Amino acid sequence: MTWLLMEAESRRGQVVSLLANFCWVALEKLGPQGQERLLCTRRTRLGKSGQTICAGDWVTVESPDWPGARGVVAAVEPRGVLLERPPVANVTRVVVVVAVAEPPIDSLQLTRFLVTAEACGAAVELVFAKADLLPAAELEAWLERARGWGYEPMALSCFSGQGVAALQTRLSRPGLAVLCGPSGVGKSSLINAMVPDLALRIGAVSGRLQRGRHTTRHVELFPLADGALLADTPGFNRPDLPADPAALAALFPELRQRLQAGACRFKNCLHQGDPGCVAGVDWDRYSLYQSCLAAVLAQVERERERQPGSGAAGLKQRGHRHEPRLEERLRQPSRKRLRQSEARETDQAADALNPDPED
Ligand SMILES: Nc1nc2c(ncn2[C@@H]2O[C@H](COP(=O)(O)OP(=O)(O)OP(=O)(O)O)[C@@H](O)[C@H]2O)c(=O)[nH]1
Ligand SMILES: [Mg+2]
Ligand SMILES: [Zn+2]
Repeated sequence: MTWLLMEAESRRGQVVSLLANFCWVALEKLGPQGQERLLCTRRTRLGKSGQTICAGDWVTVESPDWPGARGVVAAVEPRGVLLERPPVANVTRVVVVVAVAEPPIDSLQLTRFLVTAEACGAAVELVFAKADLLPAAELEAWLERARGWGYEPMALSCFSGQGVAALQTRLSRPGLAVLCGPSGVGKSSLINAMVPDLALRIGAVSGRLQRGRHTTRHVELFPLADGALLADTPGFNRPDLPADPAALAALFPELRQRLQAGACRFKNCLHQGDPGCVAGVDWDRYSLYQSCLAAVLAQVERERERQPGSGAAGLKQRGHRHEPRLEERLRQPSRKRLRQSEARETDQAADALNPDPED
């Protein structure tokens, strides 16, 4: 009977922030005294089953202690889009924020943020913050550049107010928008500008490199409009890249577009400027793509070396480049093999070019 009563007391809610051993859950339906959120621990069996909890997760809260505003998370619902770093579940939009100055834009770092955002599968927005710190012409040049990458970037300033209302409108659509970017670019300031009641803590950038001070320490979700949530996140400097080199191209919208328009000569092309590669070299982020690809390939190599019995394949010299020996699946056919197969021009030759067993 007691058990039945307890069960009846379960409530659905969304995790709005995660502390060391607790999380705050915003309830879908208010508590008996109008409680909006409960501070929750999690059921031991959840931890034992390896089930993690992230900000943004929809959960079932049991055993509510209404006067104490406490509860226990008993179950986590299956997640929609998951942003891995920082971990946020059920993401609709990732808003990559960089400052045009203080700290200055680092285009490789910006690209890595965009790649991480694209990789999670949510819509991606790009914001150039602190617009007051750059002459209008230089600002416009950045916007134009980012349009070429396939984004609809926005410039804004919390100090002058430029662009803040426009971003607010763009983000006031149903779903969860997560602000990501390096420390000190003004993510929390932006949220304060859009939701003034919050008064989030902000921190000055410091030092010769104008680095942020990691003022925001954990992810937190805030309501922006009806059904629209906004997440503030701690800034960090080096977003991860995908593990699979072949997955990288699709995370550059401008390259994705080229690849949709026409296929490369090589089925498993990594788009490194070879003749016959439809991506070509005449695009703005070509060298940034190459830098990311080199980092992913180095990561693959490190992984291979770490695996016991991998027979240290080492780096392979190919033209002026070094590249690791890739899994068969990821290899481009050698030029010799390509010539041989072209001579034959048979279906068999095509198979030889694409050794992927799934073909
Ligand atoms: N000039 C200028 N400075 C700004 C603007 N917005 C924020 N700042 C300053 O930038 C610094 C960092 O702002 P925060 O909002 O703490 O940056 P953050 O991205 O949240 O940083 P983390 O929490 O460390 O990731 C503060 O000193 C702000 O006053 C702006 O529009 N223009
Ligand atoms: Mg912050
Ligand atoms: Zn290619």
